[in-house]
Amino acid sequence: MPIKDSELILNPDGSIYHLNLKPDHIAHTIIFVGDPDRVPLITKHFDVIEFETQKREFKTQTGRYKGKRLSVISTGIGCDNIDIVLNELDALVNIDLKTKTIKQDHTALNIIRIGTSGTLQKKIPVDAFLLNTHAIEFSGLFHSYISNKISNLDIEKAFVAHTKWHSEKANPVVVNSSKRLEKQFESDRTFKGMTGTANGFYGPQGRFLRLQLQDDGLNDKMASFEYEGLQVTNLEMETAAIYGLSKLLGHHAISLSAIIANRALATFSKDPEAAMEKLICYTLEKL
Ligand code: R1P
Repeated sequence: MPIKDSELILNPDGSIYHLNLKPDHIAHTIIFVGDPDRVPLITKHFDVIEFETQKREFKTQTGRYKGKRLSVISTGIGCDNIDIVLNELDALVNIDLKTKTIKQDHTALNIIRIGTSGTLQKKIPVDAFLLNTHAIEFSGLFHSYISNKISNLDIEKAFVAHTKWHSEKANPVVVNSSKRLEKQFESDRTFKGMTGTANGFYGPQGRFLRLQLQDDGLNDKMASFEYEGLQVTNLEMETAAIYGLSKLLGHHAISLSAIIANRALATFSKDPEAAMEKLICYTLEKL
């Protein structure tokens, strides 16, 4: 049975609805960034750019870096966008867009996020590189899918108990990076730990401007949480959705962050652009 036109939506030129891409426009190794303006900061290192397009916040450039075919895609901000990007990229490789049927042979993508993030741990300095082995999702995205096989119930239970997580909030879901990509991108330059993937920038990450927070001690409780040596190292807004949806769809994912803020020490990088450029070069060298 073909997938319905209302579920797998194509543009008049046959490209997928939000990303504006056709299957041959993408490489099977894809770098995700949040900001569309960060895409050319990566592809300026390429030997050649062979394709580019943009729709809304989703900008794609595909080319070659030292002969290897790579795509760079901006996802915008947040897990809701990641739901679109991962499902549409998967459709490009694992669904026949002409017949709208699932292909017999599965194609696995390698997804590497290069982002910015704030750390909760005093010991992680600004401008450091952080590699997330785990991510904890707070938005409830995974409750829309059958996701019990990819979650880590013991860590989730311990986290809920430690933080006294409010029962009316979505239950946090802990997901893992790809072990193979973790090995490929780790080094003595990378801190490691679990990111909290928040569903907002201000209240959901404990920032108080004018609105009273439901739990103004939550960041401190997250920072002091520890499960068999695993700590919540940082907060950002995409990684858990990338890890969880990649696992569910059979892809491999890793997330690397340039730490531009230390929330525990209330410090901010003096040169976040330089920190990002260093992380971009580090990531490309490891590819
Ligand atoms: C918030 O300013 C944005 O910055 C971080 C957060 O995850 C969120 O997307 O990541 P990026 O620098 O990759 O966008």
